[in-house]
Amino acid sequence: MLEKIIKKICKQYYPRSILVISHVNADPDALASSFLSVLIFDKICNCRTYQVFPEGISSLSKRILERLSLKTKENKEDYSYYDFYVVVDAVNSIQLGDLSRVVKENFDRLLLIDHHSTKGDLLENASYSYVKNEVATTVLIGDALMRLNITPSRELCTLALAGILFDSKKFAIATPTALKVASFFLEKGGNYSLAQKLLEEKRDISEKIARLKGIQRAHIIRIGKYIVAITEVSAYEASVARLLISAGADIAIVVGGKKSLRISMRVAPSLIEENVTAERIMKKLALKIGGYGGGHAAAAGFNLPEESSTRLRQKVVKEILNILSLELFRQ
Ligand SMILES: [Mn+2]
Repeated sequence: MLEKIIKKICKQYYPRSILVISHVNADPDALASSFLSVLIFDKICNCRTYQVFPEGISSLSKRILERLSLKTKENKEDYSYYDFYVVVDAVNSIQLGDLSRVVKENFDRLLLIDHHSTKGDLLENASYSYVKNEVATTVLIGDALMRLNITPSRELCTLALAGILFDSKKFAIATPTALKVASFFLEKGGNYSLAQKLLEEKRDISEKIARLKGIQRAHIIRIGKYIVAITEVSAYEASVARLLISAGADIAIVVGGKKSLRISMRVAPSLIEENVTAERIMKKLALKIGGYGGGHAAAAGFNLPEESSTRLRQKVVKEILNILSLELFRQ
């Protein structure tokens, strides 16, 4: 159990300072996981726990923090001087942006907490890990919080609910533990309807333009009975991918990123039933090209830390189409 691991770490390392690291562009689940981790470690290890969000948090996460008047606990000193490190909601160091080097240098004092089924270098190397298939990382940490009898503030409870609702697609998927933990946050004063409202999509003008450009540039390819939509944008890849699925594509591939190449992939529910998953396709792509690929059945991503040139993008798209035709013709 996670709470036992945390107690063990406190005894073994006596950390005076801990750094909690999330994946880049932290979504509400990563955000809530980070806040709950700070609360737990501060209490159990009686130390100073700080947060870092590589490349900042997502625009949705920013809105949620502002609305709940919650402040991050950041300390911009050299990140390599902490006694212990905790990574939440990520499996691979590539997902940690600038913090990836620090984490790699400190595998011997690292706890990984994650709910993805994909394997990565963090799981292979971290001195401690707690990785379990769950709807959200917030559920794993919330469960530990519950067992440790720690009561979060009402605002933090609402943030945690938002984190769980976000990753579970508003409980489109659920587990007994997820429902138990959500009920704990409700009992402690979390505001469910506010959490729901915080997740409502309010798009700013740049996201609206990215979505429209994404449609405008989309190539529509038929592979057997399936419709694949492939497009390119420089930001909001995930939003564009969701849009293409809602517009009727069975598979949406959105290539983006500038300094590094990013791909967001979505698969329609009917395909998941046929065992075509976004996770497997992104993983296969990473095996071919390098970089990191992984995620979930319906939504997955790919990341390659290389300047995103036209040639590279063409190469990657070609490779995805190869993988897709093999996958789809198996059906
Ligand atoms: Mn998550």
